[in-house]
Amino acid sequence: MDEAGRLDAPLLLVANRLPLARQRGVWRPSSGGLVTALTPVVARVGGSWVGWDEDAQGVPSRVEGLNVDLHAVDLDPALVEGYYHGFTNRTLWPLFHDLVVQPVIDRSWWRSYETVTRRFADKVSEVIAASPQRPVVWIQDYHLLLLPQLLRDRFPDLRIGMFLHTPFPAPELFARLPWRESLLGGMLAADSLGFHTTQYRDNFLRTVQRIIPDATVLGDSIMREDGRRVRALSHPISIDAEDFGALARDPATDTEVTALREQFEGRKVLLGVDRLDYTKGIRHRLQALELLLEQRPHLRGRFVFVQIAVPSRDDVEEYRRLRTQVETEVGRINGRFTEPGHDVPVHYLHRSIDRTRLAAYYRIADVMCVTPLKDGMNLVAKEFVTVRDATDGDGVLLLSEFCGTAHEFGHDAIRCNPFDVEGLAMLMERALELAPEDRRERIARMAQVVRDNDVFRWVGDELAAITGEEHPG
Ligand code: GDG
Repeated sequence: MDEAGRLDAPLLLVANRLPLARQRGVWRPSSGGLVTALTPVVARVGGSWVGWDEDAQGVPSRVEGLNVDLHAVDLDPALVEGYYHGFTNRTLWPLFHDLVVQPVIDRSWWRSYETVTRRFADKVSEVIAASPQRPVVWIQDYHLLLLPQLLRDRFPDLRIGMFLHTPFPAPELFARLPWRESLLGGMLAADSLGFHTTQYRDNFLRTVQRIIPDATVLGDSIMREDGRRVRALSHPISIDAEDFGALARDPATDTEVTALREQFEGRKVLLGVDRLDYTKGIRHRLQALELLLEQRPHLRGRFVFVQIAVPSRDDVEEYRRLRTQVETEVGRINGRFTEPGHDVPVHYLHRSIDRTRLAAYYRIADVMCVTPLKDGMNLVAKEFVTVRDATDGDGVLLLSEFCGTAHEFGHDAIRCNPFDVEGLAMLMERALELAPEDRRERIARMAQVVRDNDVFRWVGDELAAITGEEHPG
């Protein structure tokens, strides 16, 4: 890499999905945590992106708003069933999130996962073969844990990095996977492995020590029998803070803010923004809210709770069940606490909204509720403090201690244990009552953390680690 952080080789990103969605026949960049983080990166660095798409044949090689060459991996539905709906979403995802639901172990899913990894390896090999210069390969997430090994076998000198967007669990949880050696062996073929926090990184190192006897762990390095050294590093992911600040101040956002303020006039707003996923703690949050309304009658009609629940993985049984449970709870709360002629206490939006409206919601929220049961990082929390710091400097962040962001924000957020529903209700009340001066100081400090550690720092650290050029400290 040169001083401006430019790579000396093209970047080849590999992720489960291409960052695309087709709306009314038009291809557009999609949303979600991984895409939010990587879009500004590819805007600056460029390169290629290999990923699966349902409509692989129809994917164009470029899409407006995305500065990468797109290469689609084609998978037939039976493979997607085992690999995606099965192994990644029902085995690895719940296991990596500390068994918030029970993982399912199914050997046929594992075989699909292996097959799909080979398909990815074939597509990556094709792109490498067609590239005039050997690229740096950067693999994203738990869908592709076996990929570094397959690529290493084919290209011994390839520079390979991997970043895990989820937590990495404790060794005794990881050990429940019958394929634990293969998965770790797959990862250890990379040159560098990135995690959101030192805690996940340490879980990984302890797991390696326990499960791979021939690996020697020395500090943050793993020495392999063949003499290779693999780095395991903590690189907290982040957002493009400048861009979010600009979005927050945009006149289009002002217009949306005015409309929302009118809608909720005279009431405080508590806000939740999450993919509809059982890791996000939406049910516990609703239960806490119900308790608050029950135990504090004087608060009824004084606040509204808005939950934006972005549809997610609705081909998976646990997600369909969650949706029914959440919608039942919303119905029950509104049925219990709505006064005739008055607005409901819970506004529930089961859809994705555009970025301008999202920023407007962040701006009108008195309390942003980010209360996952477990979450690798959580970018919503970072976006909220950034948007508020760029505008009125006000607002309160209620933040679960079980997400990566809590490691960075410390006690400037109101920290909560979302499993403790009664405690959560008490903290919601406390958040609503926090003094204005205190609120402002906390927002300013958290926004400073995000500015100092934005997504460009994350990508710079990751790429420097892959190319072996990171700076000490
Ligand atoms: C995974 C990990 C980790 C949400 N609703 C809308 C919308 N969003 C955007 C948010 C944010 C992103 O989606 C969600 O990111 P999170 O980090 O909160 O969560 P995951 O999707 O679970 O992401 C997570 C992340 O990967 C990155 O490594 O932090 O722990 O689980 O950017 O703004 N965007 C739009 N409309 C919506 O309705 N446009």
